[in-house]
Amino acid sequence: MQLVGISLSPYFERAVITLDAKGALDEVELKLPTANFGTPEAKAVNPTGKIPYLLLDDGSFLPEGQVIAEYFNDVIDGPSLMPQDPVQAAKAKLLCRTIDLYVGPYTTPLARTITRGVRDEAAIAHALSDGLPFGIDLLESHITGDSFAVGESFSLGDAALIPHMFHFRTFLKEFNISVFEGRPKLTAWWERHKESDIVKKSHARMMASLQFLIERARAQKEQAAAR
Ligand SMILES: N[C@@H](CCC(=O)N[C@@H](CS)C(=O)NCC(=O)O)C(=O)O
Repeated sequence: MQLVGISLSPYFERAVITLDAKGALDEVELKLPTANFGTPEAKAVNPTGKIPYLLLDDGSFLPEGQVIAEYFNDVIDGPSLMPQDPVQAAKAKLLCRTIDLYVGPYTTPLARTITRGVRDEAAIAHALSDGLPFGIDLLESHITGDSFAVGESFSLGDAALIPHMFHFRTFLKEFNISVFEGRPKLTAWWERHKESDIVKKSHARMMASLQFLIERARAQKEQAAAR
């Protein structure tokens, strides 16, 4: 199996964290995409033109970070990241879905100010005034575990939250928005996990991939200017 994407993508990184939590980082090859997002070449492999996607050994592929993470959880040995109890399992899935529907779309325009040097002012204003405050409030209400995001052990809910903490810390800095203020459960969860091996390794991968993208954009700009 080959997992295609880049760690700065929280959808890709969720799947990588799932592998790490199962002690299986060496069981799946991680590959950078060869085609630019959204191009015909990218869409020839994954019709959305997005990353991540998983190339399976039978020649087919699986898109969508959450689908890939659940697939890894099902087929790879190691501790299950889905709670046994159906209610807790539903709550873990709820947290993942909330991130995908109500948070991820609003960090994207902020991230693009750094990764692509693009400022979509209308999208940024909407993310700051409505999208992110609402989405992060939902996270606060869906964190129900004492030590972990939900249930009593590390789950796909934690795996989905961790990469977004990198995005919050890196891309919200420039903007006047507080992630933790008035959100005691999110604050306590982060305080408990921020020094864990899984978080430190994940955020180091994400920082390395951010630096790679910034450097690549700089080199492309220089090449274009020299032409
Ligand atoms: N729903 C997808 C979202 C994937 C996604 O948005 N990936 C971004 C990178 S973080 C991407 O490929 N963007 C390229 C584009 O929008 O053109 C998932 O959960 O995997």
